[in-house]
Amino acid sequence: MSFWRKLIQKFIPIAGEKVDWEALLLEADLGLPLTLKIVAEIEERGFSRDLEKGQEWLRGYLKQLLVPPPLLPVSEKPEVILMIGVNGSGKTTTTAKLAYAAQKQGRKILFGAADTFRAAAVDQLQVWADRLHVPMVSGKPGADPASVAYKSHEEAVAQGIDLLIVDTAGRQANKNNLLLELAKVKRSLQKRSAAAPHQSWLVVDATTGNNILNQAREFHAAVGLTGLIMTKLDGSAKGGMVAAVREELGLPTLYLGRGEQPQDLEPFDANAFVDEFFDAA
Ligand SMILES: Nc1nc2c(ncn2[C@@H]2O[C@H](COP(=O)(O)OP(=O)(O)O)[C@@H](O)[C@H]2O)c(=O)[nH]1
Ligand SMILES: [Mg+2]
Repeated sequence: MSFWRKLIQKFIPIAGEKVDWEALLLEADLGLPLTLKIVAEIEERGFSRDLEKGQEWLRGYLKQLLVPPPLLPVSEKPEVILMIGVNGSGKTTTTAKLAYAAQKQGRKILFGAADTFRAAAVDQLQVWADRLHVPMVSGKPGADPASVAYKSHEEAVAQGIDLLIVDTAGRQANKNNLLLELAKVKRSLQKRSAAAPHQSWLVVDATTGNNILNQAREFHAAVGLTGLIMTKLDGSAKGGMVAAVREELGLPTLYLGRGEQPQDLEPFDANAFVDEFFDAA
């Protein structure tokens, strides 16, 4: 049963009574600002007591809101993607998934292992690099992530790489340090090419619910993001946060992760996502 259907059963209104849209939408992880906006729209349209009509209007609204802009091809080589997100959100796994998809398009990829905070992080990416036969540039544990990123770009140019994916840490001594570190990584890539990184993608774990909006606000303010990737949608997670983030920050969701294997990544399709949100069996 779709998450939404379960929710409706919980909030099922007695015929003719007002639907508690606010509680319903908050439970669906739409976040407070977007929830209040939708509730106002539903009232204005006279759907306060009509779950069916309100739901159909909301379906159309979300579909329109969530359409991602096209990913334009980058003319310079390498295209650089910077992977950002809290620990455990799925950055490293998604790095591998993106590489797998790009390989299928015949592109040459290089990994920059800029999560130097934990030795195990470099090892984890190395395992993917070996499995996918992707070259990787890394530093010693504790090395400056910005210099690893810089070197990885140098190496990418030397090897004629099409796509450089720079994986970063999600944890630091404190959050402020992490944000400063990420900003520095970005600046070091910009020293190599004014247009790099072409993408700064925030990877979020769908199961962390409402916290995603806070993460997006903070990382976007500190680093400047260009999009979102939501992972772990293979479980029972709701995913409503993609709408909250799009509405407030204008950040599109570009991919969904649905498993731990390289092929478990799909480009975000607003229609399919919203229909699944409401109807999935
Ligand atoms: N079920 C599921 N697990 C995932 C997904 N993406 C990542 N994971 C798992 O989540 C854990 C943390 O992922 P990792 O890539 O190491 O996160 P990072 O700390 O952000 O680099 C690992 O056990 C991954 O296998 C996903 O889409 N679905
Ligand atoms: Mg990692």
